[in-house]
Order: sequence, then C-alpha cells, then structure tokens
Amino acid sequence: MKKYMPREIEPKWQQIWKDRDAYKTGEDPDKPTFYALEMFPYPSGEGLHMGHVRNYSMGDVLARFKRMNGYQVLHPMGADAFGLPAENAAIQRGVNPREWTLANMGKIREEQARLGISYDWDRYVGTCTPEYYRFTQWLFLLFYERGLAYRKKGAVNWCPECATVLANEQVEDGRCWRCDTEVVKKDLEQWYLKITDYADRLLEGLDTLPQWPEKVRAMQRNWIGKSEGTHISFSIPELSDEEVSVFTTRPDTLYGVSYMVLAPEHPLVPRLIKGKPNEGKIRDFMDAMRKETELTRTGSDVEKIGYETGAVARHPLTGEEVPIWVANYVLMDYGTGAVMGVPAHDERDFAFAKKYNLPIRPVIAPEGESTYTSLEEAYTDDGVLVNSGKFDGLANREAITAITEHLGQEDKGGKTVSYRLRDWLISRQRYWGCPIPMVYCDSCGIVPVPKEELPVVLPEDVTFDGRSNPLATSESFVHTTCPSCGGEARRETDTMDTFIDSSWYYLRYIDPHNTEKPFDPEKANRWMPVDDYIGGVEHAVLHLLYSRFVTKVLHDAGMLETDEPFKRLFTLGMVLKDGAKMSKSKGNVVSPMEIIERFGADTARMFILFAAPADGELDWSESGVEGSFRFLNRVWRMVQQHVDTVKAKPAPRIEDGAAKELNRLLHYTVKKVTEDSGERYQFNTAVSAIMELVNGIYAYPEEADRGILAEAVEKTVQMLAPFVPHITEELWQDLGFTSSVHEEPWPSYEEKALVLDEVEIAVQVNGKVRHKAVVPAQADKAAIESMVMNEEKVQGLIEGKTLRKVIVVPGKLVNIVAN
Ligand code: ANZ
Ligand code: ZN
Repeated sequence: MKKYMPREIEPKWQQIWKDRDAYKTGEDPDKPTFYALEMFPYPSGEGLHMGHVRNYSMGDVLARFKRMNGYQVLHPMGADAFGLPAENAAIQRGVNPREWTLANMGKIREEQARLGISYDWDRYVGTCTPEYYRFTQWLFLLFYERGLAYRKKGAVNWCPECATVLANEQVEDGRCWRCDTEVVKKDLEQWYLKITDYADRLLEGLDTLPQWPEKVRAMQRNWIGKSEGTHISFSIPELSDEEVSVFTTRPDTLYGVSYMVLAPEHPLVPRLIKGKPNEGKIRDFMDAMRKETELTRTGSDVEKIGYETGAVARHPLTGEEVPIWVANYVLMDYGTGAVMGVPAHDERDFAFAKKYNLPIRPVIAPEGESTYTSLEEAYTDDGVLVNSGKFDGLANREAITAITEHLGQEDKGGKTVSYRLRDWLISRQRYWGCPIPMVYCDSCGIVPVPKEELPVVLPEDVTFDGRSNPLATSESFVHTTCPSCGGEARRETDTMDTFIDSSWYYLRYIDPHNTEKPFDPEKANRWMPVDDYIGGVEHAVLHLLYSRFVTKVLHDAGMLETDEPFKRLFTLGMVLKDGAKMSKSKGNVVSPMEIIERFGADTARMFILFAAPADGELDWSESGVEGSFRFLNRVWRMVQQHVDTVKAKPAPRIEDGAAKELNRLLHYTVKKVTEDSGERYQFNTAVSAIMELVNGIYAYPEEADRGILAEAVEKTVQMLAPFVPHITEELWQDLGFTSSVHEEPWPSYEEKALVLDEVEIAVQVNGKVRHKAVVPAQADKAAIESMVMNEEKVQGLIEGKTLRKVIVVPGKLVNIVAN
C-alpha cells in the first residue's frame, strides 16, 4: 500500500495550486461572494509563530468551505510592513529598513504557502510599498479635505525609549504598548484625525454588529466612554466674573458644592494663582503633574493631592463663594477639566475633603430621613433632596432634570455629553512609516501635496541615530517647493502611525492594482463588508476602532455603501505551552516550520483545529500532534483500502442494518460538520465528528453493501478537505478523480436519513434501571408504554406488585412505579 508521505505530497500540491492559480478570486457577478479575512502579520525577522498558524488555519477552513459551498471567495494576505522594529534593526545592525522588511515579508509569505493556505497571492499587499502608501497618503488628504485632519499643539504621550509620540490607544496602564517604557508628557504640535466627530456613530454602529463578540463591543463602548451630564457655569469674581464650566453627571447635588477643583493644566490656573501665597508650590505641582499619566493620577488607590489657589468661584444658584483648588485627580482632557466638589455624595471628593478639612454638606437623604449629623462615607445612593432650596423634597433622579432645566433658564448651564475618546494623534517622529503629504510654506502656510504628485517617497539619504527624527536629516527631502506658490518650502518630516496603514488594507485587497484610486467603489461594494474577520482580541480598541472610523469616513465620502467594515468578527484564543503563553521571552516556543518538517502542514493544522475550541486557549502538546498525525495515517489507510471499491462506483442499496446505520452516520456527520465549520466556528467538534465517521467506516462489515461504503469514503475525503488540504487532494486523486477535491461541491445531507429506526431505552422500576427495551424511534408515549409493559421480562419484574404509575420519556426511558 502507498505510504503517507506529507513531505512529498505537500510541496507537490502547493506547486500544482500555484501553477493552476487555484485560489484566484472569481469575478463572476452572478455568484454569491464571501470575503474571508485574517489579520495580516507584522513581518518581524522571526517568521510565523503558532498564533499565526492558528489564525490562518481557521480562515482557510472557512475560505475552502465557502468555495465548496458555491461561493466566490476573496481570501487575501499581505503584510503590515511599516513600523519601529525595522528601524531598530537598522540602528542596531546597520541594515536598510526596507531591505530588512522586504526580506522578512518574503520569508513569511513562503511560510504561509507551506501551510497550504488558499490565498489569492495576486492580491498581496505590503503597506510599506510606494504603490500602497501612495494611497495611504491619498486617504490622509481625503481626511484633510473633509476637515478631519488637523494640527494641534498640546501635551502628548511621549515614549522616551521609542523616541516618538503615541496615540492614547497605544498607552497601556501608563506604558508604551510596544516597549513597556513609562510614557511621559511632552508639548508638541502634531497631526490629529478627528475620530471624535464620529464618536456617536462608532457607538451606535456597535449595535448593528451582532456577530461581534460582546466583549469587544463592550471594550469599544468603554473606550468611547459616552457620558451624559450637565455643564454648569461658576463665575469668578476676581477675574471680572469670567466663567468656569464644570461637567457633572450629578447636578442634583449642586447645593452640596463646597469647593471647586481645576485640573493643574486648566488654562485659567496661571491667572488664578498669580501673586497668591501658593503660587510657587502650585507651579511645582503643575510641573510634576505633567510627567504623570492618567493612571498614576486617578487610580482609586492613588493619594489625592491638591492646593488651594486662593481664588473663589461663585455658586450659580446660591451666590455663595466657594474656594477653588487644583488637584491631581481632575484631568484636563475629560469633560471641561473642572469639577464641582460634592464631598457628601462623591467618594473621591469625600476623601479629598477629609484630607483638607473642607466642609461636607449632605443634600440627598435616604427616603424618610431628612438630616445628617455627620457622614462616615459619601452617600452615593438615591434619595430625596434636602438643603436644596426650592428643590427640597424632590427625588434626586427627578432633580437631575429639574436642576438642569432651571440652569438652562438662568443661562447658567444645560445638558451636555462628554466622551472619553480623544482625537487620534497620528504623527510619529520615525522613519519607517508613511510620510505625511504636507508642506510648510512661509507665505502659504500648510499646503497639501496635490494628489497627482503622490507618493511622497521615503528618502534614502537619512541618518539613524535613534534619537532624532531621521527624515529631518535628509536635506533633499526637507527642502521642496510650495505646491501653491512655487516658493521655497519645507516638508513635513513626521510619518504616520502605522495603524493608519492597517485601517484600510482590507479595501486595497479588493482592487490591489488600481493606479488611480485606493480602490474602485463598485468593486468594493461587491465585496464589502468583510464577511468573516479573524484575529486577536488585543486589537479590540486600536485597529478595530480605527478601521471602523476610516470605513465611516469613506462611506461619507461616497466611496463605500457600507459604513461598517467587518460583519462578523472572531477573536481566537491564545496558544500556550505548559500552561504559559508561547513566547520568546518564556523560551517555550514551538516553531511551526519544524512541526511541518516533522509531520507536515496537514498535521499541524489538524492538531490546531482539533485540540481546543477556536475561541479557547490551545495548549500545545507533543502527544496531541502525534495523535493528529496518527489520525491522518488512519484516514490514509482507510482510503487506500477502498480505492477499488470507490472506483467501481457501486450504487448504494441501504436496506440492511449496517448499511442503514452507516448511511445515518454519514448524513449525521455531514450535517454536523456543515454547521460546525460553516456557521459556528466549532472546528474541533467538526473534526471529532469526522473521526467518528472514520471509526464507523473501519467497523463496517465486509459483507455489507459496498455502495454506501464508497459514498462514505468519498465524502470523508471531501469533508476533510478544508481542514487538511494536501492529503485530501492526494487521496482524491488516488480515488480516481481528475478534478481538485477543493472544487468539489460540499456534500449535502437529508434530514430524513438522520432518523433512527429503533432506539434503545432504559426501563426502570421504582427509579432503578432493570432492563433495556428496543422500540421504534417514532413510537409515541402510549405505544411505547404498551410495548414495554407487554414484554415478558417486564411482566416478571412487577409480578406480585400493584402498578401505581408509568412514566414515559420517549427516546430515553420508561419508569414503572409499583409496590
Ligand atoms: C459632581 C459630582 C457629585 C460628581 C457626585 C459625581 C458624584 P463619568 O460618569 O465618568 O462621566 N469629573 C468630571 N470631569 C472630570 C475630570 N476632568 N477629571 C476627574 N473627574 C471629573 O463621571 C462624571 C463625574 O466625574 C462628574 O460628576 C465629576 O464629578 C467627575 F455626587 O460632579 B461629578
Ligand atoms: Zn507657498
């Protein structure tokens, strides 16, 4: 018998697929489309890791499955190729970032091909190529034209290690998302994209995505952080009644205000402290706060620190004067950067007031109580207003509306909404990124590079010292002429955040060779939104939020019908080894290419898909891999054994018991595998169903009908094809077929074949199982009862007893109560 030799058959079929252009995307307008997408990799020098293999294997099962189900499938791949590691390699090893990256891209592509993933390689996209980044620049200009790209000076997150600014989304717990260094604040003028204009739509859109994990939607909701509240103006007598507006979600507590707090960065602070006793201390405090992060200022266990400015604010309703403080726990970039202090009803204010001996004035009492002598802690529950002038006696929830309306009438405030989401800071002081296509001219100001002149190409004559911005060291790049007046001008030397590159790559795949536009809207509308997007949950707020934003802008610009990019999102679980995340730092990495060398890509794929539910953690196990290899060998032998039977094409005659049973098992398996792999992402249970079918075929008697046997063997190979594409292709050929198994229609099943003829049920007497009875599967309760009660064995069991009750659960049991 021919032996299973993955090392021979895998490269062979990969070559054949390549020669045949087997996975070229179809363009037949009459066929339904399916866009299967996996997050593209960053081309690091290390090549693929098991997480990639898991991600791509799942995407490939879907792509192949959908093709067999008659869909025209777009299944593309590329590389997210700009970014710091290339530049760091350049600094450390003196290599050219472009060459380094292109070499890594080549290596990864080769590894992906060795996994047998069915990509349409003609559509390969690398974000660092001028053909691609030209249109990233084009998109930037589109944002600029639409008033969605602007420059602003402000305190930005700066990573001293990476020597670049970071977006808010790239600061995790006060640290750089890439190198874990503590982030500091720096005052710089930078480019921003106005994602906040889309805050509401980004939020509402989440409700139109039922096929996204709730966890990811919740993360985005929190990140956007919409909060409905009230803004209230307090006037400042010493600044000739200049007003400070506070943002609060609890206007019902307005009469309980005993002080006001400004963020140290609040623009009024310098004027308020001028010449006051605390001026020096507050200036030092302001400097110290600039270095801190949101977390080290507002964390619940962080000590509250504040200083009295010496100025006062006037309460908008009582006219009373309250002191103005500055404190660490109020942030400039939320709400208005100013807070009314209500220690009686807010925990943070309570702690602050206790520490600095500020008055605590209860204005909300629990129902039935009306006064407090003292409070042990802030009272944050609902209640009734007290000490609140004409609002006394009102339920506090109603008072929220009543006081807000009253403030509106008095022109001292009103309803407002605050968001946690900030505009997207996209300037990076690094080389290996997409140049921002802008020019600075002394007479014309900021001038965009005309679209026809794109791309603004990355210069080669730069110096890398790891400290300064390399683009600024290229004379030929910096000096240019103004597109508007032709005079001398200077180019923008910052590059874009790489998350812009990855926020639209799924659109470029649709039309990758277009030299006029990023993509043709007509083509995009045919494929978008992506039907299935698979990747890691770590992208929940970065990439996935940015892509939604960009899609909405393109929709508004009339370039896309859809305004959501990904219809369904699947976040896969991590790959572990010995219970820990597989990672270089833990030294527990299993190399995918080594596994392919030893067992073949099909075994690697089979193990990965079978060993755990797709969204759960996958624990790598050597014995598991060996088990998968053994299973494939078992399939191989089974098919080889029955080659002649299949070739003889016997007509199925499914009258006798064994044939009927195999037929039922076959239909059951087809149904299970269809539903599990096409709809539910339950690849592991799909595979185990196929394993049972293989067992059924092995156990099938020699003398039983050959027709159904041949059919079962054939369909087993077809069903395995999306999971293990090489071995199935070889076996299909051995079975005498000349077509590719991957072009076969997916097997169908009949519900009626799933019905069992007879079932075995337990017969209990007083709750104890005493007998097994076989009854027709279709029999109703009455029929089952009479059949069972008439059995001689059963008669014997209840002899001499009085029958009290018979309970029938069809398909399961009959319980006889008798005593
Ligand atoms: C008075 C008050 C009384 C408040 C009370 C709460 C309870 P969310 O729900 O997160 O939007 N706040 C407003 N701006 C702030 C800033 N820049 N830095 C720190 N804290 C700020 O929270 C809104 C509440 O957070 C606001 O309502 C304000 O405190 C505080 F019994 O105002 B509240
Ligand atoms: Zn000019």
